[in-house]
Amino acid sequence: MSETSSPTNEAPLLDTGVERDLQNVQESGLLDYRSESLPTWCPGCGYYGITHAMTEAINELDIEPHNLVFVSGIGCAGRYPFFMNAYGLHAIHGRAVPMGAGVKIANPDLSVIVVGGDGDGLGIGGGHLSHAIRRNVDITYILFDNGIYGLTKGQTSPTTPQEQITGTHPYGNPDMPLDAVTLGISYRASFVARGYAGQQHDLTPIMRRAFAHKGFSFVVVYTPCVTFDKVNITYENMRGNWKPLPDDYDDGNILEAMKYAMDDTLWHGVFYEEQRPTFHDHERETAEKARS
Ligand SMILES: Cc1ncc(C[n+]2csc(CCOP(=O)(O)OP(=O)(O)O)c2C)c(N)n1
Ligand code: SF4
Repeated sequence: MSETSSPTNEAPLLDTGVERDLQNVQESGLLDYRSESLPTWCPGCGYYGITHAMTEAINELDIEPHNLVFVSGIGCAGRYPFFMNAYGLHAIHGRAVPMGAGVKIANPDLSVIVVGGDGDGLGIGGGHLSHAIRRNVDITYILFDNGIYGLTKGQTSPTTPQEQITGTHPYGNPDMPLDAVTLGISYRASFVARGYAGQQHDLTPIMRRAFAHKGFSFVVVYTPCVTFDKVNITYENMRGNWKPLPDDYDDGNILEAMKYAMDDTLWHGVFYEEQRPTFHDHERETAEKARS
């Protein structure tokens, strides 16, 4: 090979676009919200997709890390606050929602986002959801619904379908599963949405609306546990059975919300939103009454 035809050091042999992607990410501001701890979730876990959508939404709304608190319960989802650059509270099992409500009540200026798994939120913590919802505390609760206990290695959770074989039910789960979206609507959360970890471009706008909502916003995200669930919420099963709510869908109609939530098709989007006084509005009103 002559000297003139040899490759130079400056020109990359193969342009994979990795450097460009890295530069785009660095310029986007997304990394401002990520801590130095790299996530310890299994490769392929849906939680990476949820994290990306949440981070994009927070970045777009320009919520600064010092005004942001993540509160979690116990489970793989419970590790979330460690991976984010914000205030964080890794609470006890099933108590993420009341702890998040407590943080908001103590300092209403903070944006509070509670995260947790279906076991944490609907099993051991199931009794707390209804009360935070009816008080309309101004926090967002993202339920990472993988239909299984992930951290403890694949036991039946409250959202595991009937007949599914799990670590605790080797002959199949006999119990009817709960559906978090219909629960949220029937408790009348002032914001209820459903998203999917594998559909990030749809998940980010849902998150953005949830974080901007005044009152309790409840987002249920279906997310594959690639390690312990090979039959239910898998990337393969979700493909094709997942549709955005129709363009003319009325998210202020609670009966429509329930109808779509109970449908066999997995609709995603914001099912219901209403504006009503929050916990803090009532607090202020009570204080004024007491003063006068
Ligand atoms: C009081 C109490 N009971 C049980 C456990 C064991 N435990 C830890 S995480 C978990 C369930 C996790 O499942 P889920 O909430 O769905 O979250 P995931 O791990 O799937 O993200 C259980 C039963 C515990 N830590 N504390
Ligand atoms: S066990 Fe399941 S939920 Fe937990 S990190 Fe692994 S894939 Fe995700």
